[in-house]
Amino acid sequence: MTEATLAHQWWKDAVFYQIYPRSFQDSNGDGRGDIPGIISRLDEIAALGVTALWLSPLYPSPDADNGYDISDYRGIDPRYGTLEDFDRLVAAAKERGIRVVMDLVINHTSDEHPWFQASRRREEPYADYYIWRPPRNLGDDSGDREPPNNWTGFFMGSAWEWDDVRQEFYLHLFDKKQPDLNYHNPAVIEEIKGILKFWLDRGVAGFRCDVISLLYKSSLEDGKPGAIRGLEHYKAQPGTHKILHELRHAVLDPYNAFTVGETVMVTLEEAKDLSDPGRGELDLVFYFDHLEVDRLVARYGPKPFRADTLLRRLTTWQRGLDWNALYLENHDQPRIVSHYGNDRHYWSRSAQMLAVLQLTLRGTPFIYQGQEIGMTNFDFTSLDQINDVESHNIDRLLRRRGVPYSLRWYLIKTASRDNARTPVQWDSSEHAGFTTGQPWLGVNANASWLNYAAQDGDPKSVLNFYRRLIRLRAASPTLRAGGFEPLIADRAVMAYRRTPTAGSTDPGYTVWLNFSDQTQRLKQPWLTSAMSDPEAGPTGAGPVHPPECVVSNTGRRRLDGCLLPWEAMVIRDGTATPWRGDAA
Ligand code: ISL
Repeated sequence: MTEATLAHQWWKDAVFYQIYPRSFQDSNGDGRGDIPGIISRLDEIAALGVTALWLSPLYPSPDADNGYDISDYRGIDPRYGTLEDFDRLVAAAKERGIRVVMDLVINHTSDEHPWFQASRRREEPYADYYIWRPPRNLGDDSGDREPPNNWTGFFMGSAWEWDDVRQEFYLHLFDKKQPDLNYHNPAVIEEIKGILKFWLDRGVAGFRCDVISLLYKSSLEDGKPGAIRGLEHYKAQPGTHKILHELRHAVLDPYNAFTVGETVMVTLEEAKDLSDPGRGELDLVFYFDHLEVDRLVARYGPKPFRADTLLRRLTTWQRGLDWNALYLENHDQPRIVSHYGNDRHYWSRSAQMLAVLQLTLRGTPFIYQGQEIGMTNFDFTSLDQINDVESHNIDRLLRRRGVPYSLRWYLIKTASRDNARTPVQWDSSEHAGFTTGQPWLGVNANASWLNYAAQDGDPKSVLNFYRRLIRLRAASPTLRAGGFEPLIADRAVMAYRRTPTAGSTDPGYTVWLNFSDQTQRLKQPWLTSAMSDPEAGPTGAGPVHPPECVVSNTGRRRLDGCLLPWEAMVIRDGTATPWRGDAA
């Protein structure tokens, strides 16, 4: 592997921290987070031990989808600050050894982008920047215009919107204020190259690429029946692979830029192609299977959770890809301690158990703002408190279908993306230290006790557990890059092994996790097969230090045949050299 490639792969040793700027830290009292607010919290971020930031969109936007509808790709929304503020942030992060990665949203723009405004007026060269089509029922005199095909969007309803100015429909896979760009048009791809260079020249280290596997629509034929009709005509199409390779070759590689793709509904085979180093497209992909174990469709329709199902899905991806993007939360997903943990009776212990899951897998961890202190889902009691356009679109659709409010609210409450978007809880002051103004979204009442300040100095806190775990991982080639072997699992318990990297003195580790409120007895065969044999030792030579527990969220240091509720234990194999790290 060339020096450049090795240097390029800094992200294999990184721990990312995702910031949703709107909810992170407000500095001027307008009730929204901003860049000076982020800069004011860089020491807290650095204290966590993370080495890279992913910033959700900061570009000018009318906020139909909270910034994922961009109206100027080369600017900073004045409510977040200025380009100079951004440059200060990149420099201040660099001083702390932290790289900055931007969110790249190029499948669609805002309908208020000048490109779209010109395109709807058929002004060149923009007339063909978007996907416009006449109604399907040209001859019909009913006056009802029929969209060009039967596609539905990710925010429900038709994927087409009629435009009176152009007198045609335009495609939008997301909200109607997010028109899809036309990637059959080479001029669009050239525009994207310019945008990438603009930010790379300002020192960003790469991009998180929003719904990047949807760019190229191979056909506009009707879609097959399904949750998202039409998906088969644009998900991970050959045209998209071609575009990604062109962007990598023409712009990203010369800057050694990192890319992680958000690839909705991606299959393992698609992900292998998208992130295969030999194909020169993306470095990593975010998949979703592991977060939908207890859901019927995507994040919707809760069903019983099973640890064995989760382990099976994680194994598929841990073994299927050379390297995984490891995440349990982001700005779209429910808070993991509320989702897979027990945020009422075992809040701290289950939050720590889930931290062990994320930080003992093979790949690059992405920690979402507030996850490190165990923030929970929102405490909203009605739809009126919800901001998320996806939630409101789905509610409107369900209402039209006669679904009663109580069921609508239940479905939306458990899946709404606002669960992850309430302001970060910094302390117990009004609005949790997030703002001195009126916060744009409700602050969870549990901020009175669940906040950064209350945990910073507490060695038993979720925050300090994350800090120790990140340090442990940084010191362990096995935990970062070793092999992954599933061991055992049932409805509540899972165990897996991490096997040593070639030539490393760091031995193997066995991870035991209990995802339930009950003490779980470990079946004898599990214990003997899973525990490393202290007599054998890694090489059979010299005195052997017995296996030792290097991580425990209960204070217990021996696996005695059972796992307490929500207990996590990481057992390091017996070794010829004593463990000198600091246990978590
Ligand atoms: O989370 C999801 C799948 O379960 C979807 O709600 C989500 O919209 C999809 O993954 C795409 O997300 C990305 O693109 C959207 C934006 O609303 C999301 O915030 C972003 O993460 C459109 O840009």
